[in-house]
Amino acid sequence: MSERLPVRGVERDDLTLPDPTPDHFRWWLLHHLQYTVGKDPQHASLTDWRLALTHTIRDRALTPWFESTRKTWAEDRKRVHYLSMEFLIGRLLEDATINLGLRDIAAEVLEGLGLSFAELTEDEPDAALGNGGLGRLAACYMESMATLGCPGFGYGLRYEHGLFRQSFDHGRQVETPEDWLATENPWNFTRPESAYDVGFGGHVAAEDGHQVWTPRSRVKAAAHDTPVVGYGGNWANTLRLWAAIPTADFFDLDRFNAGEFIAASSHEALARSLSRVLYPNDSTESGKELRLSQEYFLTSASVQDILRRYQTNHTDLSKLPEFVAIQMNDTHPAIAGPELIRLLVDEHGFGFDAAADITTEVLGYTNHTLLPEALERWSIGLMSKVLPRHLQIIERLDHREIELCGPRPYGVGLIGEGAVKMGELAFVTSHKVNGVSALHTDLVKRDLFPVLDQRHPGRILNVTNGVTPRRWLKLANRPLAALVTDTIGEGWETDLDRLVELENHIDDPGFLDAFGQTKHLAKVRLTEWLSERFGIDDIPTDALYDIQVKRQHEYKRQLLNILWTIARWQRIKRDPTNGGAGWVPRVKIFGGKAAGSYQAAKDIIRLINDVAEVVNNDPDTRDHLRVIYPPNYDVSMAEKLIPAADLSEQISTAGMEASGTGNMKFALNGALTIGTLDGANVEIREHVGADNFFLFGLTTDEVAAERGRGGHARAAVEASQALRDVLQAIAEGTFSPGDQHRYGSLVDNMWNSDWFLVASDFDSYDAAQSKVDEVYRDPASWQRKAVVNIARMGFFSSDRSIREYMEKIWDVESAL
Ligand code: 26Q
Repeated sequence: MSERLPVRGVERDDLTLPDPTPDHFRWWLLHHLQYTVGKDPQHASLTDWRLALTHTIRDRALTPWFESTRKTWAEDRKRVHYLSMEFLIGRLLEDATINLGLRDIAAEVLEGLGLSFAELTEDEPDAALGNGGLGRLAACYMESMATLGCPGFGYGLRYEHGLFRQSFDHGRQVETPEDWLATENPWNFTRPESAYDVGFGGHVAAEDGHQVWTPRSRVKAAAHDTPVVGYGGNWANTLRLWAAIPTADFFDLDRFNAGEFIAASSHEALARSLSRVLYPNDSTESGKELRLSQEYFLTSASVQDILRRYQTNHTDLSKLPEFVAIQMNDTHPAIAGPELIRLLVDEHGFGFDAAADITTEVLGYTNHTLLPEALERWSIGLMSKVLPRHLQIIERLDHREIELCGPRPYGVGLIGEGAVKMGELAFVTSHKVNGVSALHTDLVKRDLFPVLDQRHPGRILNVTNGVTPRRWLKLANRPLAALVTDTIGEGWETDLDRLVELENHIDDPGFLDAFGQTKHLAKVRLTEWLSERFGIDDIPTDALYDIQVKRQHEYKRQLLNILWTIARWQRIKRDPTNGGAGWVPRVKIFGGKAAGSYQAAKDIIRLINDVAEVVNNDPDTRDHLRVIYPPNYDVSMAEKLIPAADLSEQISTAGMEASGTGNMKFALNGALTIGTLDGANVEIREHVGADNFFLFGLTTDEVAAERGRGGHARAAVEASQALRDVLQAIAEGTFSPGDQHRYGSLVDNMWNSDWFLVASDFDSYDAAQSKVDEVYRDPASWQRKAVVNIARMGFFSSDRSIREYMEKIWDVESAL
């Protein structure tokens, strides 16, 4: 059934599509509407047209996709395999259209038909197969690999339900299931021939010197492929997502025939649950068996697929590292080490050490967090229940580490306190371990893996994150992208360093104004959308747009932002003219979801909404201050918000944000950053210059010292009159009328604990915000700084990051 049939008389180029003329394009569009979607143009809905357009664009992606695959095989090239539990891809249609160079023609043809390209692309569901930064990074990296011609695969799970939808009920977050597959997914190519069994549980027995694992159950992993086309359409890679389906032996035909339909299919439900839903926690959901099973399911299917592909044209598995690189996106797929060793030893007859050497040469591990609660640990009990053979291999790897590097201090091994430590496991099974910003990598060395770093010198390195300028500038901000092209010409899309040339034009007459107009236009478009989509009306467009959008997490300190907003409101009320100087009008925008179980984060969401309710309805302050929190922040919303920002809030407690990538997207769109010395903020500030960045707050080392001082919270609150006034207003129920104690524990925490040092950094943040006002009052000076920010963002292109991975970790070359 899945065997290739030999064909005769079909030339490679027989069906290659030439560049379309508008007439061609129109013909294909109507063709797909009728013969693929099955609709008469007179009766087609928006979704029908969107599907027809997607098929028209998708056709064009297939030629580079086939070509890239053929070339990789023909030249027997090394491939990169990016294993990630999350790919936060968002919408694909406009991105693919732009990368294939078809945006203008598509818009023109649609307009001729009385349709709108923008309306069609907006109809596409936003694929939210990720929580936040880590998942979005994987999506940007897939796009850059394709643009650079790096042969590669992304491997993930095809969750039926991506990240939950967020709505607000009287300011409180409500989560409902997301349902992106409810409408058909036209990007999907199901590959029934690429299916693998993944085993779970059971027991291991020694049989003539070999360990034989007999799993208790098996689940089938079925491949679903999506082409990822690079900019220019010169290369395309595959994103392969696994869906869990029951194996035939799951189904109990006897019971079914006996009329016990539900009992006969109960195993099916269990099997399917493996790819049912994305875990909505962006730090570890500890100890959940289903999560471990999902991680192994992804990893095993992917590793089996990788070996099968290798073995189609190679026999010597010891040469695997010459042709295969596997990158683990955090520890979520860290069972890849033991899995590859297991396959090499148990199924291909390798000795343990040889298998471990091969594995280590193949694997790389990217660390994205230092938060202790986010470091994965799986209890020995659970591991031996779900993955008994892998547990044996992990124990053996632990001994081997000692054999190779000598005795080690207590607490350094792969196993401790009754659990397998996945970070340590990923470390010892990888030839390279990387952090995601310079500061973060230093902390990975100093605080997370100090001993392993000494025992394996040179293994840890930094690759600072990046973002794709195609989506985050060209697609999200067409007016600014057009201004850039008009000013420095084409080519910046794939050579982002060229943006520095903008600096030569800062003094050109009209240039700063033109930039100012793109910013204003983005605000107008945003406010129209907020009004249309959420009924949020009358947002001024001649205000400073101050935006913080990201997952809700205490360390990201949305609380600091909203507390300061309250202080601002109080000041405006106390002194409506600001001593005659007037207030710089601000629109404060928040966006982001909290994990359903994260109560402290949900309290902060509610506080922001409660403050918005009071502030926005206060006639004394309305003209000077607004607070808005549109629900359900996702990639598509980011594409609308980021271009409109003047000020980018990157205000995490120093040492806690591994990198941040939103910070890069904002600066690329000409927002100035107010931020701490954390994650990639440090490098952004170095690139744009201290004068073009609003710095505040304690440094990483000062944070540690401050936390060590008893009573730091109380001392900091007492030292700040402004903060005390704010906390008092909250405690009095100003924002929760009739429910005075709603924020009792939040206020109590500020006075008595304050782990994230909101109070300690409050006055410094306040001073930086005053500086923001001062600079904003002089539009030319603000715009100059904004343009310098854009101009110096070249380094933060994900193309640069991927080139570094290719060179320093994967040892793979571009096929272009
Ligand atoms: C783990 C186990 C069980 C359930 C959930 C998880 C889980 C899921 C997602 C743990 C962590 C995540 C996501 C982490 C994340 O997004 N980290 C961010 O990664 C970005 C890309 O490197 C950085 O820019 C951010 O600083 C970092 O917070």
